Amino acid sequence: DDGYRLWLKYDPLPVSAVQKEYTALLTAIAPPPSDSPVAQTAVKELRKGLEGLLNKKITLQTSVSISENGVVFTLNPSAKLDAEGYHLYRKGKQTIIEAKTEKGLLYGTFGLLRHLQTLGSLTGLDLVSNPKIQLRMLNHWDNVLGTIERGYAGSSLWKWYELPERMDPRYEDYARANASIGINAVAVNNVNASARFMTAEYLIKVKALADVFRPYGIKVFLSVNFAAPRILGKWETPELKTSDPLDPQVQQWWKDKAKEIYTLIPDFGGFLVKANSEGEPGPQDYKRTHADGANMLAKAVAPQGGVVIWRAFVYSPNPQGDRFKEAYNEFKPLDGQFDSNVIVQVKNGPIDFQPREPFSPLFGAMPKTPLAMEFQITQEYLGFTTNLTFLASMYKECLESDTYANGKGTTVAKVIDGSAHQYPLTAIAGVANTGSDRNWTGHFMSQANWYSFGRLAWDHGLSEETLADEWIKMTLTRVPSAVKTIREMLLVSHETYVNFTTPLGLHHIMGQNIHFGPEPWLERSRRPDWTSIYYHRADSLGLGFDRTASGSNALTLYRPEVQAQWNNPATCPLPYLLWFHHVAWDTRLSTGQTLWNELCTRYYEGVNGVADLQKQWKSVENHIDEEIFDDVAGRLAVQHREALNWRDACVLYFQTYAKRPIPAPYPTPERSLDELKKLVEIYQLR
Ligand code: BDP
Repeated sequence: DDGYRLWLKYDPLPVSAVQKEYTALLTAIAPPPSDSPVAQTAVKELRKGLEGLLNKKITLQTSVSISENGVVFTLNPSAKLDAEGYHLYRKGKQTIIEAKTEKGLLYGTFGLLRHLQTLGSLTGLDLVSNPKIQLRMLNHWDNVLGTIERGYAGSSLWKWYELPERMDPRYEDYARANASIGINAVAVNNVNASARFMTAEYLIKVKALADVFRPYGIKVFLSVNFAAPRILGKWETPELKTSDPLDPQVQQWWKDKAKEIYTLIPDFGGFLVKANSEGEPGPQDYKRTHADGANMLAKAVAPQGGVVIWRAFVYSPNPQGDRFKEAYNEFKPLDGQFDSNVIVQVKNGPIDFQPREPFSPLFGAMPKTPLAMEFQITQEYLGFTTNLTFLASMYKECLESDTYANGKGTTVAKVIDGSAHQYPLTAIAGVANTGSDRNWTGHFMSQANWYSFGRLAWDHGLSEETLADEWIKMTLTRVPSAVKTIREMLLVSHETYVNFTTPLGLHHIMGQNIHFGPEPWLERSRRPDWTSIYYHRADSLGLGFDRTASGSNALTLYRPEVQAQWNNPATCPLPYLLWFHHVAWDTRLSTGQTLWNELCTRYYEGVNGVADLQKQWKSVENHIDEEIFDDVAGRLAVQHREALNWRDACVLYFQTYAKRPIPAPYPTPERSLDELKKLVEIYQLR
């Protein structure tokens, strides 16, 4: 098995009571109540799934009577469901997929197939499911020439040179996979966007993709380069020399561009924008605000129902104070100033997709502006494609954090699903981990992160245990003991990764160029806040970034209840300790150990954790496809080597400040700090 089929394998179920039940009860499919492309997709997928799982032909009948064991699609506009929700139930001998819309039927189809793939019984089936968030997006950071920013699974899925004449069959397989987990929107290009995507040359390529995605209920978005009018204006007459959002000619340029796009793609989703961030152009180039820029674009797409997703990932080109506070300071004052079709997209944490971050304080601070969540699925800071890191745990930790914005219980999830502040628009985005590798995600186990992101985008109430179980059963094995072992591996993997890289709230101590491996000694970079010492602040006294009143005071960006949890180093949860406090090396932590000893313990136990993952994986060998087994086993071995590098580099480096011995029973690293520096710096060469 080369992993290409993801969680949509549909291999024949082994003979069992439940399989016999399915075979008896699912004999035919009634025609869909509509001939829309999405409804046709639902039928096609259901048939394909059932024929595979049950290993028999399923007839598509012109009708299925109440006395027949068939699947019936029912469109019911007055059902108590959300627009894309579904209800699966049994009526007489029939199995009903009921929804208000064709999209609901498609999601219901995949819901039923998932139920069968995970061996749920049909007897008494009564399953209602509604998406909690409207726009469930993947953001692809794909470039015009086919590379992917921070992509580790090959090159772009989009073969721009071949489009639109040659259509890779993979585009449809990609759309199926997304639809099966509820993803309904994709931004196809990098947020560091080339203006070329706005040209007629590229728009027809994007249209070709949109045509393939549409029958799967997926809308296309484009990332835009804010300076596109100026960049492309060079070839226009009269030449356009500005991208100032308050310039009428610029406004007209975007309106015309939007019309051109909607003529090609009538259901185009809208624009995704990274502006005035990390060197990208934006409204501040013209002394305008983020709201000025976003609203100008919003007006261009409003007539066709488009939205603008404006990213809050900004920090000033002239670093001032604590980077932690910058997005908040830029955006909080703009709350309420955005047009009604603007969504502000906020990364889960205040800095930048670190292995663990506290939730961004913006989630507790923007009641009048719809906020979207941005998670990273691609493992830029989480081990690329050589580390098993199941991210559902990390996503859940953030979504379940309490902002206290409307008092206790105002979780981040309730902010982004709109229930806290009644946002009219809701969205969640994941930076995709897909690429041209045959198994889509490089590390086979990283498929679970794509899967979990989509499922959580649909229903953030799902537990990480459920997500792990579903994915394992659909993808790897249904043997209960093996499912249990692999579930345990997935659930512990994120903490293991944090332990051997950035335990106790350390952050941003990775290699500077490719963000791979440790570089805690990094002292100089183009900006102070791109170094490691800026964040860990190690000195002879202790370790960690003081963000309390005696330090940067960033903690005050949170509600008082959150501050109360985090502002006392004696009670601050250990996972966040060094995010907020500079702690003395000999301070005794709640574990009973000193900071130094606890730090070392975590680094060593992190590496031991990888060895445990290797053993656990070995123990399920008999239940796993050979090709997949070998691939994962190989990557776990690489992960072990990399974990040792992280551990040794970090403990030896921090030891130069702590000046304390590595605690028993842990052995002193065999390599010197200089050897590790050399090794790790060679990793960083381009
Ligand atoms: C950083 C990535 C960079 C992205 C940036 C972003 O290193 O490649 O462009 O995030 O999200 O983490 O815009």
